[in-house]
Amino acid sequence: MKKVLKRLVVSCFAVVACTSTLQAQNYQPTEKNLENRANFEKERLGIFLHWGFYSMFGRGEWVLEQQSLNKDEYACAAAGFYPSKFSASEWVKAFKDAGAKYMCITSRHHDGFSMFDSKATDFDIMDATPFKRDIIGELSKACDEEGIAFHLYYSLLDWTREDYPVCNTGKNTGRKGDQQNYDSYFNFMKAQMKELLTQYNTRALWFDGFWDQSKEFDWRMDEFYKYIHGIKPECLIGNNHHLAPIDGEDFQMFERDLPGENTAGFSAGATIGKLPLEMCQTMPTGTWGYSVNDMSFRSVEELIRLLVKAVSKNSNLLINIGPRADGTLPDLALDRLKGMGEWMRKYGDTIYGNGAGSLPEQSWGVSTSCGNTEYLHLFTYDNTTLEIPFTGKVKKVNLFDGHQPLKYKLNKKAKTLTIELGQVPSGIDTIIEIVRP
Ligand code: FHN
Repeated sequence: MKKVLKRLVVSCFAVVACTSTLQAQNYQPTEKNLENRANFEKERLGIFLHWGFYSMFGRGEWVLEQQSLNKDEYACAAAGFYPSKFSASEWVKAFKDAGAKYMCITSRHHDGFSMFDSKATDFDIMDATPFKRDIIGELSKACDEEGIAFHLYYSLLDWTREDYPVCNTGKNTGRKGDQQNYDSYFNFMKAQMKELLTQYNTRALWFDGFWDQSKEFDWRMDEFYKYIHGIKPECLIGNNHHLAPIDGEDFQMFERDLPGENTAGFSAGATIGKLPLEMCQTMPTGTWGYSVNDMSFRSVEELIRLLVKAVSKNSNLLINIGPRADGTLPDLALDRLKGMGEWMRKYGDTIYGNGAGSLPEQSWGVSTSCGNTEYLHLFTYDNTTLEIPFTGKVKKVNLFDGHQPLKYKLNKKAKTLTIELGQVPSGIDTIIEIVRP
């Protein structure tokens, strides 16, 4: 009997101890952090940039790994990186004109090269290149000037540092492998976090590479996130680990797929949580970093429809461009940015501050909504009458273009709304506005 009691007390104690640890770990975002999340969620469109000296190879950001290059020989190329045409203000103006409200750039990708002024390493833009201009600093300043929020991508995995514990990738880059030491690497990352949070106006940190380690590996993310929020509590943390959100994170991202989809194979374990959502996709269809032979850029039509679909799933779209080594954006990217901007200037009201409409995806398109207004986005529809499931009252139904009133019939019994479109929809997106009282 005594033994049973003892076991019971021990197990109760274990449950209490475990619960209190969980409670202790339970992250409470600050007011300012929640405000940043709310703004981020309203902005809906961001521009992603994958840029490093790998752009000189013109084979994407994975060239070191995919071509099994020697890390030391590869590093020598940094001495030739001089993006003479780079203008932070020109880039940021182009993003703003495209309708983007924030941007996110790789401060350090998997090759371990820091595009910012880092005292924690010499493998950075200031010490390893003749350019010696703090690219991240210039972009942060330009974003402040243009009123664009600034996010930084940071790779947790590293293909060149000897102290990074090698696991799934980066096995053929010439590392000796005898100095792997996660404590040392973790401290290096912490030192860089301090720099990124104090030197620049960083609203969010976008982590990547978590998936490089086995499930058993302890990244010590809890400690890492606490360290970051300790320095800047309002900084939003997102991690592209392809899983459900981890305690301490402020937004959830989905790679190459809309939330709830998994066509690219990254989102099998990514259950949708309660945090703000963001989908990232490339503008050219292949790599994220600049590629000389990838001219298959998505059309303006495809990009707009993707954005609208993202909003219809309560998600932002972070659309990626790989800048060239000379500091310019590819012509096709500029063309797409211009096209997106033209559309956003006309139809931004159906995107910014909008979320999912009342309908799931339909054969003709999707719906978004903001306050008491619902927007039906018709992508492909070859009829002049549209019937949708609908409950509640209607104040008016308009064609968004020109806010021209449309005839409609509400069937309360059948819970449907029939709209006379007047003509067969054409173009990228015909938008119908339904205003409720
Ligand atoms: O390996 C990276 C890749 O280069 C790119 O940065 C993308 C962006 O989502 N993330 C990784 C792949 O999951």
